[in-house]
Amino acid sequence: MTETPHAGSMLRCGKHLLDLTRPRVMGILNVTPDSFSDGGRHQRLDDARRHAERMLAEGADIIDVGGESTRPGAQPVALDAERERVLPVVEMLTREFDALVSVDTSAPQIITEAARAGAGLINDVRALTRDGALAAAAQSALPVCLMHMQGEPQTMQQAPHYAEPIEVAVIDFLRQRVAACEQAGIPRARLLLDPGFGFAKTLEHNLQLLNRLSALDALDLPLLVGVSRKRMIGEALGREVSQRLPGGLALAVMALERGARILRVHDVAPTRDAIDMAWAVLQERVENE
Ligand code: 7PJ
Repeated sequence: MTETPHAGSMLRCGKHLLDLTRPRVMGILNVTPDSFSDGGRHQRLDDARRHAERMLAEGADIIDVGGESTRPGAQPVALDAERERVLPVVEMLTREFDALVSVDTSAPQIITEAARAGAGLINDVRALTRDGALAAAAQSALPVCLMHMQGEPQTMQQAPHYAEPIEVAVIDFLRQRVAACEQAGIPRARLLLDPGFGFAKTLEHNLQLLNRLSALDALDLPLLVGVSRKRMIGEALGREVSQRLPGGLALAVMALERGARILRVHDVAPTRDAIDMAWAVLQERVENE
């Protein structure tokens, strides 16, 4: 099978093909202990089904299933707990909705088992740095989103500091991870990149990174961006989590204009409209220049 080498092309995600010549919405489905009523396995699956069904109806192209909270200060999750939360949901979404499912995980065992359960994409906030993660991802044959972070979620917001401009640090890190992937047998054509907004970054870092997002074009791989409901919106606007949608839409549109092709969000319907509207404007420029 030939694989196309450039950003803005078709990405083979298991049995799904993801066309990245237009913007895509990734809906967030958290199955972490703090995000769902803990009424047992059945209740969890029901909640996940309802939530995913709604996001798909609202135009989500991908459902991102995560069993580990990686929010600032969050505690690590045990492998068994992550497996028990994530795998039944991946299976259910694949079987019942034929959905393109991505799995937000850093654990090699979960990468392997999620691929078997029908996942189409690996989303690792640790960019396959855990022991065995590169090999597991290579073996899965699935595409991988490599995200920039410094340190670990528990401590990453304790005075994050970079010796270089933030976008340079992000590009250097991601370039190294791309090289590590290629050495491990994961071709470039199977990679997506994410600058990791809110991960080991001050408000200033986040604002600079968004302004300079186009610098990541140097890596020539499709960009995924997650800003939905994040603390940077709270800090800039003084808004609680429940009041961050308008700020998040502004950031999503700015990221799109600077090259993002997948937006990872909680609020699918409003994001779909915001980025489809912005995209119509951007396309007019392309067509008439
Ligand atoms: C991101 C993520 C992100 C990618 C989370 C939250 C924190 N994966 N997982 N990019 N954020 N690729 O959603 O607030 O920005 S968890």
